[in-house]
Amino acid sequence: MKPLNVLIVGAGIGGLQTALSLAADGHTVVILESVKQFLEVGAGIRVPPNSSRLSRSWGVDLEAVKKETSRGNRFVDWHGQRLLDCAFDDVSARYGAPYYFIHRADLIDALVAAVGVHQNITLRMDTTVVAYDFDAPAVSTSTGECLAADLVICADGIKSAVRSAINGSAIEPVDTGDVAYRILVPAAPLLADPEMRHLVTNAWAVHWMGPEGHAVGYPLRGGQLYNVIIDVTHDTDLGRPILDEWRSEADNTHLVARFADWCPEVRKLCALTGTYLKWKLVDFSQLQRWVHPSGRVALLGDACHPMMPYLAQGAAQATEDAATLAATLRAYENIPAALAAYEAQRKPRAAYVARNTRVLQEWLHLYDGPEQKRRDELMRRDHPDNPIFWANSERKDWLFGHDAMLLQPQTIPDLPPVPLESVYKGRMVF
Ligand SMILES: Cc1cc2nc3c(=O)[nH]c(=O)nc-3n(C[C@H](O)[C@H](O)[C@H](O)COP(=O)(O)OP(=O)(O)OC[C@H]3O[C@@H](n4cnc5c(N)ncnc54)[C@H](O)[C@@H]3O)c2cc1C
Ligand SMILES: *[C@@H]1O[C@H](CO)[C@@H](O)[C@H](O)[C@H]1NC(C)=O
Ligand SMILES: *[C@@H]1O[C@H](CO)[C@@H](O)[C@H](O)[C@H]1NC(C)=O
Ligand SMILES: CC(=O)N[C@H]1CO[C@H](CO)[C@@H](O)[C@@H]1O
Repeated sequence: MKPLNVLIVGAGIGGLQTALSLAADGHTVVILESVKQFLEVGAGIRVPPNSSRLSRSWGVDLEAVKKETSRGNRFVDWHGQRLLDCAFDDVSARYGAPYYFIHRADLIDALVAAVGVHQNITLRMDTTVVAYDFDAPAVSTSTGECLAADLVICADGIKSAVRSAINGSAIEPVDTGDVAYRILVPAAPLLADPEMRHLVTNAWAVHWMGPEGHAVGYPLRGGQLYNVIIDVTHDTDLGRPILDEWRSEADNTHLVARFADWCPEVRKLCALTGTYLKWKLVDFSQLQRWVHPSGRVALLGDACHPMMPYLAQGAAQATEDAATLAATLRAYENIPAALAAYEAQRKPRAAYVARNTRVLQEWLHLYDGPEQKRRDELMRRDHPDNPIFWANSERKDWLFGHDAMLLQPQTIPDLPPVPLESVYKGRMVF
């Protein structure tokens, strides 16, 4: 297609990557972002192999960013018993790039730097979109300005204001039953403790699994920080309940109490916790459509496929959206046809990844008992029945070996089995 003028609403990881992918193809992009400046939201992000390759091809310099290369996903039970290592030794050779642990603020900085040097991308901060004309297409901002384009991409996140209008009926995000604590602890006290040191020096993403909760930890910023995500059910969360979507807090006493009977590693990480962010995890079932019937306005990223963080895929799926969108605009002669192909290509894949985060949620939060024993047994084999997503090499290839630029029919694997008993009574949605 000829070069287009594109408006992108939202400069999160999804919006920024989309600007880069489209500008790399010669389109001219304006990004509208409501916040005045990017907040230094302290947390890690896991960047899988194809994501880092795509970003690099769009001019994002990840070389300069302080990061770790993941050795893989390690699974340990709450008593401290190691159950499984899904090693990523083969990732670089097999999928063409390493799997990184990056500080979210560092990733945003790298994306903004790449956007800043591109002559055909304009990033406008402090600019809130308040209304859409889907047919023009055009948007109006809170200051009364009206901006028109050939194409509008809405990458406005989990709270997307435009999604309901695009889907055709109102969408309320659904509570998943869990809250997430996003914690950064300094690495120095871990390095000084012989029992904890390996967590920083061996860059595994360690998953500790136990009753109604799990914790994930990995090192960040060249071993200066250790990132911890703790996910627990509302029912067993001893902290203050969360009303809106997130909150910052400094008191760790309830975390220490919640994990008092877990293995020493988890107890020590809770004790080292200073200020943290607490998130309510919400999602919703698959949207009817991602593209407005006008064929000129489309959703992208968390706005259309929010998911639990349990597969570390939210941002990666937004990156794939950006790549596929660029590819369809290249392959088709008109915008509605390109957007229809984008939706057809992306919706089933993102929905499958999202459903898998719910499956993993069930397996990660079991009480000790027959289903936990069955899980530990199933975890040993490279087989589709393995509850751990990456432990089955077919699924791992499907996830990491995907070329989002290639427009061809894809097969969607079967879902792994789910436990016969759920800690989310009556809430199993697959
Ligand atoms: C605890 C946790 C851990 C996670 N870990 C990982 C991980 O390891 N790996 C991974 O891949 N993903 C992870 N994710 C998911 C990932 O953070 C998200 O999927 C990703 O950041 C979504 O990007 P986005 O650009 O779609 O949305 P957002 O980042 O939400 O960006 C939306 C942007 O739009 C702007 N905006 C909204 N409305 C308007 C408007 N009207 N006008 C102008 N601007 C507007 C907002 O200010 C915001 O900047 C995690 C998520 C959580 C909660
Ligand atoms: C920017 O856009 C103009 C007009 O479409 C185009 O001629 C030029 O090659 C683009 N620049 C880059 C770096 O893509
Ligand atoms: C999207 O809209 C359709 C009807 O237009 C509705 O059935 C569906 O539930 C909506 N999706 C969500 C996630 O609410
Ligand atoms: C864009 C990109 O880098 N895609 C690659 C993803 O991984 C597969 C498997 O290694 C490659 O074939 C793609 O080229």
